[in-house]
Amino acid sequence: MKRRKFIQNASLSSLGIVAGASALACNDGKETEKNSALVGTPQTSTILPLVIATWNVKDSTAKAWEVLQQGGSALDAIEQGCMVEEANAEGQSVGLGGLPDRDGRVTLDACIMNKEGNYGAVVCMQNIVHPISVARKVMENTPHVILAGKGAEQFAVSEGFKQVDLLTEASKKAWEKWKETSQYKPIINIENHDTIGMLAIDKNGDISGGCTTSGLAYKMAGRVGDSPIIGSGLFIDNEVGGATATGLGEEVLKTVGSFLIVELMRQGKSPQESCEEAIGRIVNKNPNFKDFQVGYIAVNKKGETGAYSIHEGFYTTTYANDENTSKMPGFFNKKN
Ligand code: SD4
Repeated sequence: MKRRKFIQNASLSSLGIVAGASALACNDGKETEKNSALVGTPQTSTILPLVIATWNVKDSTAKAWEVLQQGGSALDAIEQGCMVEEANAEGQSVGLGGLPDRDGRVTLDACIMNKEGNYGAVVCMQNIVHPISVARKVMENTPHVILAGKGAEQFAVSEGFKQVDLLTEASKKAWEKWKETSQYKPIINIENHDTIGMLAIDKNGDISGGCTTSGLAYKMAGRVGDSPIIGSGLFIDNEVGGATATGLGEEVLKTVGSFLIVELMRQGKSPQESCEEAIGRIVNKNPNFKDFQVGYIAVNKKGETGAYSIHEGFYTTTYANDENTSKMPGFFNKKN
């Protein structure tokens, strides 16, 4: 799998699944010029279920959709959808085959959040292919919300998960090449499959979400990003909506981005406006925003979605109305 610069190849485009009538309601009856430029033509969809994910992960959204179609819960859809990419050895940013830290260890971060607002996470866990499932077990079978490192791995084994060497030949080769210079730059290189943040609404209108990643390639040992941290990589409030993130986790953590987006939606902003404001908070604080990427997706209770990133090149995949579509949403930095 070729890695590509996060900041690459783009056109201004949009994310689908904005209910025409509800979208207008969210904008006080007027779709603003700014929004129509970013969102493109609103697609009509008030029909649930719906699943939306970061990046081009059609196999994952298809699995989630299948679960939802069979009447499964949003939580089951999230877990099973994320598992598809975790098991894909070619995706070098999630699960099996993820690029390692600078010492050659693949360490995984994941979290899951359900409609009741319960949350479970594992951070810096090794040797287990499905951190999203371990995160769910943490949520359901322990009195805790986060397990880290060895403890997370031991817990996974006690729950019946198999230990597997996650470093594939391809990822090992990439790491050995990287060691020739050992330069760590906060420029995120991403492949077609990347950190999955996924949000789903089931037929009952209940929302759940998950986020799973091997984190930044060649990170320091022990580094944990935003993905498994509640409010940063993911936040769900079943009364309002959900949001999840991808990109340079340090910047998402510092602005508690997913929580911010959900709170903005609670105050009446659309998912699109909320994602844009969360990106604005990061950009305004960082004169060096040209060097890194962050992308957000969000969904509200009505099934309206939003997505926005700092740079071109971020993709989202939405499965709704029997269509599984990957698109590039709007982005902040129009000139590189
Ligand atoms: C992290 N946010 O560990 C993750 C990495 C990521 O696109 O999403 N990359 O910081």
